Amino acid sequence: MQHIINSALRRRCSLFSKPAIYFIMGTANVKGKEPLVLLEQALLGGISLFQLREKGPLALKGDTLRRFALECQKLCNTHRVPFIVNDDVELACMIGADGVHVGQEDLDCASVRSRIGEGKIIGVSVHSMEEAKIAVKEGADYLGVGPVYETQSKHDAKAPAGVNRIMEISQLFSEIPVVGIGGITPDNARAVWKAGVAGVAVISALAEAKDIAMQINKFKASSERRR
Ligand code: 3NM
Repeated sequence: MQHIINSALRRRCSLFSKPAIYFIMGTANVKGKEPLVLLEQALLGGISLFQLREKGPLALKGDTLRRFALECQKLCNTHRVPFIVNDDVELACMIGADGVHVGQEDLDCASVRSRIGEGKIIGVSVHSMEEAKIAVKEGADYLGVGPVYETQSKHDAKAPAGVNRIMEISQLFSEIPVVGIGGITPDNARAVWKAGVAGVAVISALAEAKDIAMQINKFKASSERRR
C-alpha cells in the first residue's frame, strides 16, 4: 500500500512542481493551423502538460487517430512534457501515453486505474464538491474544475461557475492539484491562480493565439502575480 501512496505522491509533485500551463488540443481546435506545428510551438514555448482531446463530428478515428496521437506523443517526449489522452483509455494503453483524462460521462477513475496501471497519471473533470470527493477517493492525480468562465470549446459545458468552487475544492483537498478550465485567458487567469489552482488548462486562448509562445509567457506572468 505504502508504495502505491508514494508513487501517487511522486506523480503529483513532479507534474505540478511549478504553476502548470496545461495545453489541450484536438484537430477541431486549430482553426486552419497545422496541429503538429502548433503543438511544437506550444512545447517550445514552455507548456507543462499536453492533452490530446479529439472530439467533434470530424474527429480523427481508428488508425488515423492512432498515428496522429503517436506524432503528438513523439513531440511531447522530445520536450519531456507529459502526454495525456482524453477519454480514450484504449488508445492511451495502446501507445503507452503518460496518462488519461476522464470526464463524468467517461469511464470512472477506478476502472481507468485498473486498466492503465499505477505509474500513469489520471485526471478527472469535476463540476461539484460531490464529484470531487468521488474522484479523490478513487485515486485521481489531479482534478480539472470548470468551466470557470464562458467557453466556446465544449458544446455541452455547464454554466460558468467562477472561481469559488475551485477555492472550496482546492482548500478541502490541498494534497490534490486542482486545475482550472474553461474560458481562461491571460487577462482573467489571475483570479484563477489566486483561487488556489496548481495549473490552468486552456484550449482556445492558446490554440488561437497569434503568437503562442508570447501567450504562454503571459500565462506564466499571470501566475507570478497570483499572491
Ligand atoms: N472542459 P477553452 S470546459 C474541455 O468545464 C473543457 O469541464 C470543461 O476550452 C469543463 O479554454 C472545457 O477554449 C473547454 O475555454 C475549455
